[in-house]
Amino acid sequence: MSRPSLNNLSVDDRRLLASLIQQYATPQIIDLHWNAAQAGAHSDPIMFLTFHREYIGGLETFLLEQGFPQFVPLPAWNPVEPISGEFNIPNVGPRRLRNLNPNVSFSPEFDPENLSSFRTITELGEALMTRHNLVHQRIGGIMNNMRLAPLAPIFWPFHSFIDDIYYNWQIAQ
Ligand SMILES: [Cu+2]
Repeated sequence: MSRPSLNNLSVDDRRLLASLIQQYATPQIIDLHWNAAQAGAHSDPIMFLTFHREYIGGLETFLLEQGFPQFVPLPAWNPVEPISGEFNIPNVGPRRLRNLNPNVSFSPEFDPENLSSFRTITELGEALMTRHNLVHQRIGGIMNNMRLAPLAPIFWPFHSFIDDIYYNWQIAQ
């Protein structure tokens, strides 16, 4: 799957998508992620990839049900680019995003033509998890809180970006 780039959407579309994500991210949905984390979704490299695919799939189902097929597949945010103002949520309070430009590149290791250097899903998942953790840390605030991170709308397009790499790896096998 090649997901569209979040930062190429119009400002209005980004604002709408961020608001739809906030509607979807109920306490139950947030708990799903936390329960999965406690079961290994942030330590087991295979579960990291499979759980987060399923997790963003739930949002995609919601977007289709609500009548927004234009946001499916979910757009991806590449963390080498800044977080747009519409996704600067929350932007006040102790949980606010601290850094909108984490400036983490997944290139060239995770470019499609280089993915064959990851021989197993475990190798790929481990490498992606490490880089992914750095993005969460550099953004800070709620994004650096494993229990609450999915409350930040940018969480979702970021995981969409990771899922695209996983997908590209799968089709190259
Ligand atoms: Cu994450």
